[in-house]
Order: sequence, then C-alpha cells, then structure tokens
Amino acid sequence: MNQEGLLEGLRKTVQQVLKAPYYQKKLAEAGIFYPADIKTIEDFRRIPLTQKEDLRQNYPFGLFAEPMDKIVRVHASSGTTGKPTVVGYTREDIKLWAKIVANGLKRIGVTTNDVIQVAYGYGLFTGGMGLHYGCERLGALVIPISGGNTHRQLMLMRDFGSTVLCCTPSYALYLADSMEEVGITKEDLKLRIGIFGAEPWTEKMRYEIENRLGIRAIDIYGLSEIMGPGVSMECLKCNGLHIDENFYPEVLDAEGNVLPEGEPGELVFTSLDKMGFPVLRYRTKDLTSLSYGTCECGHVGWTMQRVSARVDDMLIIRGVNVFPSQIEEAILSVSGVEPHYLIIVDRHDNLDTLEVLVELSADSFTDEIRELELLQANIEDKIEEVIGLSVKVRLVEPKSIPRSEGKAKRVEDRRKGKM
Ligand code: DLL
Repeated sequence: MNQEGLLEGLRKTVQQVLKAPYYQKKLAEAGIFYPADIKTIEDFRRIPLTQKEDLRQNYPFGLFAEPMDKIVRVHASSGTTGKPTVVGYTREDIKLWAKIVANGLKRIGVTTNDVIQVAYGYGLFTGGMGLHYGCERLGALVIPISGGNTHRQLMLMRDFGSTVLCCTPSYALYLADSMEEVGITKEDLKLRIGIFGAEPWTEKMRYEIENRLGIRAIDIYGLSEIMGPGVSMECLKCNGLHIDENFYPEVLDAEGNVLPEGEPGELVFTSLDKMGFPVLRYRTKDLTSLSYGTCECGHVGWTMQRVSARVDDMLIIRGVNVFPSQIEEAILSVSGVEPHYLIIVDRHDNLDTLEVLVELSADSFTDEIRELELLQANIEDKIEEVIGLSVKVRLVEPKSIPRSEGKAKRVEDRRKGKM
C-alpha cells in the first residue's frame, strides 16, 4: 500500500472512531477534530494511544462505531482482573476477517483439499471462530472440535484424516504427549501443518512440535481488540510474521516514541478498514520489532518478529527484569527435560525467591539421585547465565505439571499481599 492509500485508511478510521463521544473528546484534546486533520504520518502520530483501560471504561459497547443493529457478533477477552474487554463486528468486518485468515492459510499452502481440525476454543475467545470462518472461506473442510477432550481429538484426527491442526502451541505438545497413551503414532496421522498461536512460544518449541507430530509448525498472531487471529502470520519461510495490510503497525519505546525498523519495543496497531470496532494506535503490550519489505513468498509490507513476551509479563525479581521466555529458552537448551515448566515467584523475609518446576522427560526419569542432581544443577546454571539471578530448580515427574487446553499458565506470583 502506498503512502496516500495508507493515509486514506487512517483517515477512514479516524472518521469512524469519531462516532464514539469518548474518542471525540480524546482526539479533540490532541487538536484533531476531522479526518482531514490527518494530512501526514506526523499528524497521525499526534493521536493519543488507546489501551485496554479505554475499553474497560466504556464497557461493554461504548466504543462501538456502528449502531447495534449493524453489529452481528461480539467477542471478548478475559483479563486477569475485572471485566472483559468486548469487541463488536459488523457483517462486513466478519467477511474481512475471514478473508484475511484465508489469505494467510493460502500463503502456507492450505487448499480446499485440506481437513482442518480447529482445536482453539469456540466462544467469546476469538481463536475458534476466527480460524473457522477463515477455513470455510478458503473452502477447506473444517472440524469445529474446539479445545479439550484430548483422547477424542486424537481419535478423530486419525479417523477423519485431519491434515491441519489449529491450537495453542502448548496444547499441541500436550496432544503429542497424549498420543502415546492412546497408542497413536505420527505415522497413523495425515497431519502436515499446524497453525499455532495465542501465546508466546520459542524456536525450540517449534522444533519439538515439528518432530513429534511430523509437521510444519506455523506461528499465527492476533488479539481480539484488533480483530482476532490472523492480524499476522508466518509464511513457510518462517522469517517473521507477515502483517495483513488492513492493520498499520508501529513499535514504540517506553516513552511512547516511534522506534525505527528492527528495534524492539511495544507493538501498537491501527485498523484501516474495520467498521464495528475501529481502533487507533492500540497498545498491544506485546514486545517485538518490525521490518518493511518483500518476502520470497510474495508478501509485500510489514513483517513482525515473533512476540517474545508481553510488557506486563515482565517479572521484577530482586530488582532485575525477567521474562518467562528467557527462562524457557534456558530450560529447553538442556536435554532430558520437557518444555513444561512453572515459575514460582515468592517473597520470604522481604527477599524475592525464584523457583522453577521443570518436568523430566519419560526417558530421563530415574532413581539415580546423583544423575538428577547433576541435571538440576545444569538447568540452574543455564537459567542463571541468562537472567543473572540465582534460582532453585525442582525436577518433577513426567506429566505432573497441569496442562492447559488453551493458553498455558507459566507463572505463579505468590508475592501479592506480601509487598
Ligand atoms: O489470542 C487471538 C488468537 C487466537 C491468536 C488464536 C492466535 C491464535 P486474545 O485472547 O485477545 O486473542 O489474546 C491476545 O495473546 O496480545 C499476545 O499477548 C498473545 N498472542 C496471541 N498470538 C500470539 C503469538 C488471541 N502467536 C494476546 N505469539 C496477544 C505470542 C501471542 N503471543
């Protein structure tokens, strides 16, 4: 999209959001009264950022930009506290979303011959229905199985000949674990591609999933406030996630300044063609960096690196900033353990403590205390090397850390109330 096309899209969204009195006031404070006030990208950058709190204050439907009789669907994302954030879609928005997801699927070679098992949750979460509509739009066969009921998932995956699996990466690993229990091997399945997202994951996890399920594992990103899954998605080159041209991305530093290409910071999105719930400069809280260019797959435009963490995921332990993804990388660099772990942060005598429960793999599960001690010390060293803090690792039995059918829970912060 050229600069004029982009500015036109930005003005369209300004016009649309100005229908909500809340935004009228907010934009007026920044000296923006009409779409025509946005003549350049610099003008656009004067627009104040939008955040989850703005949605909360207008709960549930206060920021919808079309009358309720034009809204055909709502989704909501549950935060850790308080009310969910609610988003609305017109019929056209739903069509656009389906097209965006279908384009992403096409780019990775999914066709009308594929059988797609959608194991993201169906409901207020955007994962299930977002993928579902995209798959139908493409013309593939969809199995709307939703999350959970793992043994049945595997049985149907084999019996229906599913070729594509859509779920969170942690659930994909759980499915791989469970295959042994039900006596299904990857050779019994026709799976060839997995479309995994909704939570951060790493290259090591990709490697593990690809090997255990015998598939290509593709990263898909999105958030309900912007649309849902499909805002960006990898192609088969896996050099970052291509952002759909309906969304204009920026990456900002902690003070809100726009960062140049390649520099990591907080991802911010503006929708360019969404009517029911348009958003201007929405802070995702996700950390990544951007680049603009042409990929060998044919995509021209913005590409983001995989989201390594969320701004608010960051733990401050004894004054040191620690991201769960750093601990995960360290754990996965050691063989003999599984990518299932739980980080427990606590406070004793005013001192933060960090303990990490790490699951042993079935092969390395042994009674040899000496061996286990060595493995434990090895993981402790690896984590300390990365985060610069001492840590206590506790090895636990295979399959003892609770699995999730949706987004995995990796951190338990027990310091609350002990501050
Ligand atoms: O998780 C939408 C989605 C569904 C994306 C299915 C991909 C697949 P929310 O529940 O609103 O929407 O959560 C959005 O999840 O801000 C990120 O922090 C995180 N997230 C989503 N995809 C990825 C990803 C859906 N591929 C929040 N990598 C976002 C890392 C992700 N984090």
